[in-house]
Amino acid sequence: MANEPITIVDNLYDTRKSIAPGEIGYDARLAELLKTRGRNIYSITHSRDLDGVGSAAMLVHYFKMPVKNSVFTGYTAEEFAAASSEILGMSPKGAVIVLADLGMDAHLLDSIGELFDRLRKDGNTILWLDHHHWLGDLIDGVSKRLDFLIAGENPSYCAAEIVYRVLCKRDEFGDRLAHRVHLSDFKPVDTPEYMELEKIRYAINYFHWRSKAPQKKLRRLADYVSKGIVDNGFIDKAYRAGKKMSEERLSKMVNGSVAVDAGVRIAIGFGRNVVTNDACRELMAKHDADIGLYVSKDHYTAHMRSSDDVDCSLLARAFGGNGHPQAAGFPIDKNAFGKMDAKARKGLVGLVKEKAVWTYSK
Ligand SMILES: [Mn+2]
Repeated sequence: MANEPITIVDNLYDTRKSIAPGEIGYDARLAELLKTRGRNIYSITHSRDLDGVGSAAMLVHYFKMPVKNSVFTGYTAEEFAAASSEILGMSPKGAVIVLADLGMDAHLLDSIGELFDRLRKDGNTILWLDHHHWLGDLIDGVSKRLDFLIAGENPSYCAAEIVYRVLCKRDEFGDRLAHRVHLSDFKPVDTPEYMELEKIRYAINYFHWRSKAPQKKLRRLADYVSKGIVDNGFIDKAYRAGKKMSEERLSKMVNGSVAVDAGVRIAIGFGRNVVTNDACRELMAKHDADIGLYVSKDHYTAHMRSSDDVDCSLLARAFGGNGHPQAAGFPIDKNAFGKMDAKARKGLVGLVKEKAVWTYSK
């Protein structure tokens, strides 16, 4: 996985190449394209973390993208459908539309294809700059329907860094913002610099806990981040409310958690409105586990963190999900697990064990 090449499909120039992750660099032609469209730029980025917000903030800062043109989404079909109708509702024409910090999930292929077809019919140019693992056939499936794609697991750069490196002229502001988002996006370490971002990370989570579509709040955050602000009254208020909510729910979730042994030891907890990093850390600590797996009952998603020697993205992929070696996740079938009652939870734990045995037993 560490040596996976990055794929760049450039339909503007009809080229396709593979490069090493660290070789991603400035593309003057693409930067010029954005400049010539004036402020006619839109973004669709990941709604769950600072990387998606930071990617939008880069476009606001360097290209004066109106912050109202940013759309944030997650990976569920409902979220993506909402994001699609939101951007179509803005009726972009002759614009550049940048997708960032979104991987390609197989179950979204058709709806993404349809969205792209409609956008391109109106003369929009679509750039997708990502840093997640993409399966080869998904690259083929989507790359014909957009203009420029960067795809593949990138251990060197997060999405906001890729947006920055490819499209923006580097300077002190961007280097600092890129570095901050990098810290927040990769395997968390409790350095002072990382902790400085604790508030904004909580704020992003809190906005999701309060609303299924926290677009307005995320836009406001992206606006602040585009000015280099990661802490102010607005962020602090959301952080405090989120922290309180999270701590109560966290202990409840950990108390009801279980562990399974399947070649690796996996601690599993079900809850809602808990910060993923905290949830997985507590689960791993309580059960002395290699993987902490937190199931968000309100979003029907599973989130994992793992120790350095276990690649939890393999298990995510066994469930049709995606991620990085130490941080990954997958969607949970709402129809199959209903209200996540005791019986459904037991069923899901059994399924995790089954797929983990299959994944990790050599
Ligand atoms: Mn990211």
